Amino acid sequence: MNSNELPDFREMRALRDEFARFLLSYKFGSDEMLTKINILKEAFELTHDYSPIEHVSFRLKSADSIFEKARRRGIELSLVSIRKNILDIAGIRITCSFISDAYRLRDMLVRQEDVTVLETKDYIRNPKSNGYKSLHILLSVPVFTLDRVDQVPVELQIRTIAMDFWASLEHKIYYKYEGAVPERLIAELKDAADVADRLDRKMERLHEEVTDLQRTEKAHERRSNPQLSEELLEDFARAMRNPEPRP
Ligand code: 0O2
Repeated sequence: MNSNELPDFREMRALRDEFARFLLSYKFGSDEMLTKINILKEAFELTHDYSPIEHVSFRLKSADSIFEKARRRGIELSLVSIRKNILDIAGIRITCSFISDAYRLRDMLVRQEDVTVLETKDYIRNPKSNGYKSLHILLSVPVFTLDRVDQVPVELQIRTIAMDFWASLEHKIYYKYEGAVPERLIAELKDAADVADRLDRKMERLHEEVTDLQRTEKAHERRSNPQLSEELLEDFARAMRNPEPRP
C-alpha cells in the first residue's frame, strides 16, 4: 500500500466505525423495547396463565436498505439527515394470537411513561389495497449512554399469526418478481388475505367463547365451594408467616 492510499483506507475505516456507532444507538433503543415486551409477556403468563405474545423478532435495517430508502426518498446521504428522516431503522415485530391482543399490547406499551408515540398506522382497521394487515406504531424511547440521553425511534409491527403468515409469503413473492407481480397472483394474494381475515375473526370468537366458559366455571366453583378458596388463602398466609425451616 503506498502513502497515497493510506488516508483513504483510514477514512473508510473511520466511516465504517462511525456507521457502526450510529447503528448501535438503534440497537440500544430496541433492547429497551424488547425488555418492556418481555416483562409484559412474563407478567401476563404469571397472572393469566396465558400470553398474548406468540413470537417477537427484531431487525436493524441493513446499510444497503437504509441508503436505498434515502435515495428513493431524496434524503441527503449524511448520518444527520438519515437519523432525522428514516425512522424505521430499528424494527420489532410482535406476533399475537388474536386481533384483540394486538390492541391490548399496543395500549400496554404506549401508556408507559418513557415511551413517546410518533405515529400510528393501523393497517388492521384500514388494510392496504393488496390485503396487507398489521398495526404499525412508530415510537421513541430514551437511551442513556455514557455522556447523554438519546431519543431513539423504533418501529413496532404488531400482527396476528395469520397476518404474519400472509405478509411473509407476500414479501417472498414480491421479491421473487422484483415488484412486478402478475395480476393473477395479486388477485389470489388478496383472496388469501380475506381468508386469513376470516380465520382471525373466527379464532377471536372461539377465544371469547372459551374465556366466557372459563369465567362461568370459576364463578360456579367459587359459589359451590366458598370455603375452599378461604382455606387455601389461610394456609398460604400461615405458610408465609411461619416458613418451614430448611432441612
Ligand atoms: P423490511 O424488510 O420489513 O425492513 P416504506 O415502505 O418504508 O418506504 P413507510 O410508509 O415507512 O414506507 O412504510 P409502512 O407502510 O409503515 O411499512 C413499512 C414496513 O411495513 C415494511 O418495511 C414492511 O415490513 C411492512 N409492509 C408494509 N407494506 C407491506 C406489504 O404490502 N407487504 C408486506 N409483506 N409487508 C409490508 P420494509 O422496510 O419495506 O421492509
